[in-house]
Amino acid sequence: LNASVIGLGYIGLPTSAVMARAGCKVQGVDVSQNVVDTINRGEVHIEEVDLDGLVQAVVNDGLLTASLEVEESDVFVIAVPTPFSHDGKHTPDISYILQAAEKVAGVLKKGDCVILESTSPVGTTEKMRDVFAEKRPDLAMPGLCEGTPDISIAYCPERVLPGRILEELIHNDRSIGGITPRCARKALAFYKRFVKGECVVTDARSAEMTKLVENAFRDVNIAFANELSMIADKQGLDVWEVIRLANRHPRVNVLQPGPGVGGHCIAVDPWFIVHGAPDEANIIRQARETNDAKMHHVLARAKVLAEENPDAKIGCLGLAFKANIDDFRESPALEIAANLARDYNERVQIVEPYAHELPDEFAGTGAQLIDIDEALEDCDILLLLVDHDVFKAIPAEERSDKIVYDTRGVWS
Ligand code: SAJ
Repeated sequence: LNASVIGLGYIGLPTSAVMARAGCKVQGVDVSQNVVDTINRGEVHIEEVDLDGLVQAVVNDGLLTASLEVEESDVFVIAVPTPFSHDGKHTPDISYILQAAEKVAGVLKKGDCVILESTSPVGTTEKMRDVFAEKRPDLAMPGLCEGTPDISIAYCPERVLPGRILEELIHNDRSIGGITPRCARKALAFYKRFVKGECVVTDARSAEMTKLVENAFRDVNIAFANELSMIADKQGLDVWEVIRLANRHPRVNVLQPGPGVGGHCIAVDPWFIVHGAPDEANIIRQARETNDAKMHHVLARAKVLAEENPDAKIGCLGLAFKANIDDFRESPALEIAANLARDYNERVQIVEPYAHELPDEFAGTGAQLIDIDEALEDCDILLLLVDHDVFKAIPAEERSDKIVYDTRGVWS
């Protein structure tokens, strides 16, 4: 079976490699010449556990090749980004999907199956189908024709956790949403080649909403924890103690407060629901706003500590969007640290074991990247922003003479 994967990022590349390992001949397509060249050398441009070895193996075996142009195939998997606008309206931008669809349309033939994996607002798979219908009037499209359509179209989102992608791609259950039941059956047969989790068949619109709901659910629950932490700060309570006790209830499971929500999924996807139903999606919108507000709350409290201790050096521990990864995208930790560096310059020191140099946000600030031992030596204030294992392991006596603001509750 020949498969083509359009978009070789955090989802597309691991998916291509896993499909190739399962015996498909995979053509990976990306708009970046650098990405294409890197993969064709058997190397990877993203960090993910065990991905480098797997890509090297399937490229060496001739099962995965990368290119800039889409060629003929049997199955097309589209895994391109879906950002949103930053004009305050959070409008989802599906233009990368529609551009990918135009390229695929040019090589489609009878019997092919097209699968969208990108996180998408409800109705996007049908819009993709409409691009095919417009470009290829010679092919009968599912949902638009009488009788058996010439191609199958489905929406099949992933739900993998960064750091566990290769494992979760295989073992997680998956929603398989066909434009018609026949489309779903075609997509199901494809995923059965490499997915060991259960593949649950549904329609495309339900599958689109399911993906958004999963991440909105997590965002709402984190917002609940973050709201509690701000209430606790006001009332002089230890939020971690309260959550620990509340979670003793057999039906209560409060998540962990932090400096806000980062990454490119949970802080983005809920807006797609809000955009689609602005009058109804009140809790979901409020959760997004609460999680963003938590970042400003932490920043304001850190500034109070800095002002109260004018000679103190401030050590910011962590920039990543969550523990034990090197991904700084949409990271509240990075935004807080960069803001402090802009205000307090060389008083601010950064510890981030997953960074080789400070990101551009720190340009011209005088902040320095140091290691944890230097921070424990030099800094008077420790602002813990990420619960990396190396920070968790610092014993109480090594920080007993410090002013500590622990936004993750790992030292309390
Ligand atoms: N966070 C907290 N408190 C918590 C849990 C998380 O503050 O109790 C913060 C993290 O620090 C981080 C953010 O939330 O800044 C998101 O981290 P995460 O581990 O919850 O999720 P992601 O973004 O790495 O991956 C999510 C996952 N979705 C769900 O758990 C519902 C993953 O399964 C999805 O595949 C992924 O989004 C995606 O690609 O959509």
